[in-house]
Amino acid sequence: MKGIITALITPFHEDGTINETGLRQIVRYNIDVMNVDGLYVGGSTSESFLLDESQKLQLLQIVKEEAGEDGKLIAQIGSLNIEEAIRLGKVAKQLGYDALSAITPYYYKFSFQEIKAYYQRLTKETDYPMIIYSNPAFTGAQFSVDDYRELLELPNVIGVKYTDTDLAKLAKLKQNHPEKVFFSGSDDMVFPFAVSGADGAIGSTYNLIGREAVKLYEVVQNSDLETARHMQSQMNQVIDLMLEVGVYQAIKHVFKQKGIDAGFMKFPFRELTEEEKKTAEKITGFVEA
Ligand code: HMN
Repeated sequence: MKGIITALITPFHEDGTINETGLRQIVRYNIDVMNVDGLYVGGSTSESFLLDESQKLQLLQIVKEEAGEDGKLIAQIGSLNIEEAIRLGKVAKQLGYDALSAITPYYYKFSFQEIKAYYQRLTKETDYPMIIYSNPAFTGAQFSVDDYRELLELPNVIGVKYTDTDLAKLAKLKQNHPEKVFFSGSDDMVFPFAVSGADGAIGSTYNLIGREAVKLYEVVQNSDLETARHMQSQMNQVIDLMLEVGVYQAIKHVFKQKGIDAGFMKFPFRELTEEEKKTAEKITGFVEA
């Protein structure tokens, strides 16, 4: 489990139901055109924390059906409700996903011991490879190197999706646990992460700039660091435009311009204004180049 993994966006109909036709198109685009190594399904980018359980299941089913054996599939099943997370994990395993991933339980300020107990139960009951999803800026859960060690030592835990910017900590983690996988979750930092020991990157912007990220990763493997640094700064110009209007909204708008039915956002996310659409359209030239 390595390389560039797209955090998949979910197209919705205006009434908030999943747009299956659009979703299938986006899965194929990522596999066939972006040529990414896999898909991360049900994360923040999929707007999954706004979905009910039946929609989360529908998402997992449609994506697996469309992707088949093309690329690695990771199912993000984390939920504040542990029973729901276990049910989703069992379904993903049965569907043939390659690994599970779960966001650290959030909102309540859980202690590390409580978070560890959550993963202990989840990994025991799902009994399938698990990638811890750490996103301290969104969840408030910050882990020390020792905390990570305790989590990485749990049976079935194979790695971390590290949506953080502390490169020194990442480098230490990889050094201490060379057999585990670490994915960068900050798309504007793929280059520094790759040289610091990350095994790959999982991110939303790869829906549109996956090809560039795959290439950048190859260039780093070939030790052409000057080219890689240049590629990262090119990518970051696009990422900045996405951040200006909203990453998920920008991706959906550019997809629509390409004739892909990327649908609507899930309420309460709003749609782009006409002005913001113009900003997003500056991305189109780059991704068609
Ligand atoms: C997911 O959970 O769907 C993502 O993989 C999250 C991913 O790390 C993205 N972060 C967030 O959405 C908070 C990044 O790809 C992010 O969109 C990108 O670095 C631009 O800031």
